[in-house]
Amino acid sequence: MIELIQRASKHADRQAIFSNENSYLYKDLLKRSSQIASKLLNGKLDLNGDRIAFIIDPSFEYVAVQWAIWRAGGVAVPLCTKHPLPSLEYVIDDTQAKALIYVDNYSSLIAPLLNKTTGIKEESIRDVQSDLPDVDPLRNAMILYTSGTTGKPKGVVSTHQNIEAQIKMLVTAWEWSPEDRILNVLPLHHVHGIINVVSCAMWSGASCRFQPKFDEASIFDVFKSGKINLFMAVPTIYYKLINFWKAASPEEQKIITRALNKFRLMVSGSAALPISTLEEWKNISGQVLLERYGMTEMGMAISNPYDGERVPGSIGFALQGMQVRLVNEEGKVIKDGSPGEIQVQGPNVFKEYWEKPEATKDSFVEGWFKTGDMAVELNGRYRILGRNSVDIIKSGGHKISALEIEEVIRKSPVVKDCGVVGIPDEEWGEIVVAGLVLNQDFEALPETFEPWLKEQLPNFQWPREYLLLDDLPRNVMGKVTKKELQKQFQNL
Ligand code: MCA
Ligand code: AMP
Repeated sequence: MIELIQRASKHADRQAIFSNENSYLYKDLLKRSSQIASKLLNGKLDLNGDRIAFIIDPSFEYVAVQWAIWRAGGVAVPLCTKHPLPSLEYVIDDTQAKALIYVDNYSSLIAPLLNKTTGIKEESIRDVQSDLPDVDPLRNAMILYTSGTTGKPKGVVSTHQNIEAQIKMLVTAWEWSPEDRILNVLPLHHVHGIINVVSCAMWSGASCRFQPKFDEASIFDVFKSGKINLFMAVPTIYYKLINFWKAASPEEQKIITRALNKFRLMVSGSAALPISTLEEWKNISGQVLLERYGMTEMGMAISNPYDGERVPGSIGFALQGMQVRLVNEEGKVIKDGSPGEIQVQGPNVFKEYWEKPEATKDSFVEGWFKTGDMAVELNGRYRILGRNSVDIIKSGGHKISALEIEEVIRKSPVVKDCGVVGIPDEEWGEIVVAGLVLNQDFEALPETFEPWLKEQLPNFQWPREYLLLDDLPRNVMGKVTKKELQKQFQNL
């Protein structure tokens, strides 16, 4: 049986989740996930790895559906609730999802997909019960989509064993206990929210409170209520919270600060934490943010210590159970403190990219997963230097492929060529910008271009600035020089 779910019966009468003003016990989660699993099985003994997509805001219903898919022997494919139809359709097609579970507020968005997959409305699932299969931990559990430097997003396949290893590592390292109470404000189609927040809480018999929409005032209200002792977020969220605190009255600031002082732990990750954010948050909350480093393909790999010095600008040490090495461009393992690519090995590392054996093979060398992130190491402590590809942008904690956006923009009849890059931004880490070469018929960007593009991409991928160019900057070989394009934007 899946250990995460087995453990829940030990905590049956404890509060597991608080969402939409309701409190749910672990036994409620077990019961509802069993009903949904029975509905999915519909008389079969086992889903045998069928992919089941779902689009549900972070909530009790989300976790019940995720557990149901696992309990029925399926593979959970959580969809991004902010994705427009073309991106959702891509995931449904790529996974050949057998079913799509949705809640009422997504009915019209997903309606066009129901000729490709069977739609199941979560609210319509009644009390059905059947025997559930015994699921081997080596079986596939989840597919999360991630952008890379080539082609369309790839589905990262993790087994139950991978997920358990990811959870156990963090529960141990950050000393989770059943007394913990965490607030989730993150989307649940990424590892950060799914594993670090929700699954670690559920594994520990702790309680998770959901806030479906990011909103600073309500987050501070929850903090002030004293109901939470743990918080995890991306640097952009801390940046937004700091600005909200600064705008509050001195009296309100004191109340918030008193509440934050009582937290057990606050974690930052998914993108580099600016030292200014770390320091400002420390002044406001008395908390030194614990920065850690991870990736969809492996969960977390490197973390500052729970007990011990959290050094600003450093991501800390390899987590227990992880092997980490740095490798230079010649493929030599580095031991002298010079920069190299982070490569990792461990039970938490994903199994494969969904139906992409070549891409899977290319992402490993001698059994080590190549992260594409550059770092330096001193006495076991790592510091990230950035990505080794300019085509990967991190904005608001979202990993974005410049190439994917270019591919969409090039479909516009207005555009002859384009180059997309990320440029540094205090709030978002980076923002997406695009250099455009227009087709001869157009002297300026028609007003219809942006509204059209916004229908194709989720808002975190929208270019925030444009430059109209006669040609993209190129080197002597004619190849677009993205670094030069970045400079052109930064010199504006
Ligand atoms: C939204 N806006 C942006 C961006 N996103 N502007 C510039 N750049 C962006 N990236 C604008 C919108 O257009 C809108 O503008 C306004 O901001 C609010 O948009 P909204 O969608 O409501 O944003 P939000 O809900 O406030 O979201 C901000 C957020 C969100 C909470 C920071 O981006 C977020 O949840 N990020 C976390 C993603 C995450 O979990 N990543 C983990 C993956 P206007 O107001 O003008 O309309 S990495 C991972 O999992 C690995 C394993 C790891 O290491 O953790
Ligand atoms: P994702 O594929 O969305 O899971 O994002 C993983 C990427 O986020 C990593 O490859 C890093 O580039 C970046 N990342 C995660 N944590 C950190 C961190 N603490 N500092 C810098 N970059 C980070």
